Amino acid sequence: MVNNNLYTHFAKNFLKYPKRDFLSSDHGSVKFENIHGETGFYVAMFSNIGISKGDRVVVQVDKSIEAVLLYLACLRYGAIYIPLNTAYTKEELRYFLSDSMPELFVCDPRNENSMRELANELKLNNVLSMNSRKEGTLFHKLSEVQSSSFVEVCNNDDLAAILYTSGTTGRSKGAMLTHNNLLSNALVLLDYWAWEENDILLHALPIFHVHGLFVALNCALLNVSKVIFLDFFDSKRVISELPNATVMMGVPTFYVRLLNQQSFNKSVCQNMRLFISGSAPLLSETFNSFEERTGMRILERYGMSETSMITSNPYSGTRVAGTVGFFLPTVSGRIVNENGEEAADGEIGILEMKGPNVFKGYWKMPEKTKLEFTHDGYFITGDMASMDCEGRITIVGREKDLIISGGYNVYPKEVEIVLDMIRFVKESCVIGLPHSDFGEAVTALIILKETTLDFEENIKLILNDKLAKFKHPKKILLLEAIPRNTMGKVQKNILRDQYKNLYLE
Ligand code: MLC
Ligand code: AMP
Repeated sequence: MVNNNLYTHFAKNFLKYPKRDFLSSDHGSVKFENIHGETGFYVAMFSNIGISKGDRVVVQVDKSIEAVLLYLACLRYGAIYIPLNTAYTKEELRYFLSDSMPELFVCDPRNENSMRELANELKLNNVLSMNSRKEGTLFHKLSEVQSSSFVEVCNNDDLAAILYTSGTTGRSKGAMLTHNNLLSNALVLLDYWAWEENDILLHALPIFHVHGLFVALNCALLNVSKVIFLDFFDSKRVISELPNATVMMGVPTFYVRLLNQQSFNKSVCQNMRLFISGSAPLLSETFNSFEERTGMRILERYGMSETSMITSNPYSGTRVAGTVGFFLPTVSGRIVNENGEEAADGEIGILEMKGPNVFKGYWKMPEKTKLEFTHDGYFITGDMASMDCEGRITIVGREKDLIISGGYNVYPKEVEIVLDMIRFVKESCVIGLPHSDFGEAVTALIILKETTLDFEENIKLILNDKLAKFKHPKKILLLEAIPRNTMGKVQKNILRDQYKNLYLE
């Protein structure tokens, strides 16, 4: 029987370069030849604590080699991996945990006590912290078992992961991704970006989103590439590692920050073959300054949690600033105009697509899933785009009310719901405004019920408990009235225009 477990596709290549480091970080390294043995401990531990195929494993931990081994072990065991942003608060965790009801929750030692409290409340069976070897920690559990050689047999359709992504209603949805969704996308990217035998990936992204986890690590695993695995993005550190790497992936903020460093120049990039950008629009200005400084053109691609990568600029052909390139060879896509017809060249519409990379649906939300697909099976991305006569795509905006700040998505509705619950806030409106570092900055405009001293500090304190830091407004402005159209809908475009220079002056 053919095993379509994504892990088997990775593992069949491990012994091509057994002595090669897979991950090399400041805290240690793991070689390709050791991945199977190392993940075998996690697999044995899963079996020991009673996890079954299809059970969820929620993970909210700092970036580490062990976190990647945990991801690989989940694939191998047929458990569904659910990574969560480390910035999420206990309130946010409550929703993710109660929605997914994991059989195992791996948490950060820094907030172990409050996470255990939460897990008890929700009656979760297993909570382990990523800590030393003391009892109740993941490493302690691993020390109690022998490495197992078990690999679960999976169909293409079996779930590998769930990625939570927020929505316009403010409620997060879990995008269910199958083994084949992830494999098909990584395979096409290997080819499209012409991965080479000796490529070395410089990895400074977080590993709880599609970009750092699936695009970066799945490609490196399939290609048996070494990964220089940095804890987080720090421009000086990245510059010092660039001479040792050939490929880097980042959100636009990475490239803006690199360009702010004088030491970032052509000579540090001399071994680099490819810089890739995605998750948010890369400004033409950044693309051009980068080319001027390094002689290299950043390759911009476009994707989503629900689909992994959808389009990419070409590796060998022309990479055009401000565009996201062509539909990947495995993707069939179209731009649909207001009348529901395929848009003419250059006409703006909503981007819809089909392909083996399209997710299986939202976890426990069949009705919501149906709404996101057309009657002929295309996934409606909610991104507004145009396509030229050659098939080159430009993302021009979003139909969905979404802010992308430093590559993280923030749905205004989620922030507005929290603001509107504050005793002294009458009404709020949250918009994204241009920001030179984060691309867009979350900004709140509020009307107070009554004059309130220190309203800003008070709001910040309340938000600390409720929302991850990256969702907090960078500025809170007071308004007398919120502009609305005759239907009563808030005219956010008027506010975006009025305050467009708030962070730029
Ligand atoms: C951190 N902060 C942010 C932020 N990141 N605020 C807004 N937007 C962000 N993205 C907060 C911090 O909590 C801190 O708050 C303050 O801003 C300053 O922090 P910093 O030190 O400047 O930020 P830093 O830690 O350097 O992080 C910035 C960053 C990081 C850009 C390096 O956000 C990052 O790694 N982003 C990558 C996101 C990503 O991987 N996206 C992929 C999604 S997948 P305070 O108040 O404490 O000072 C996807 C699909 C696809 O979208 O196509 O790829
Ligand atoms: P997420 O829901 O976190 O997966 O974010 C996906 C969204 O990020 C997409 O729907 C787009 O709006 C946006 N996005 C990703 N890549 C790009 C890009 N290169 N240019 C513009 N927007 C992008």
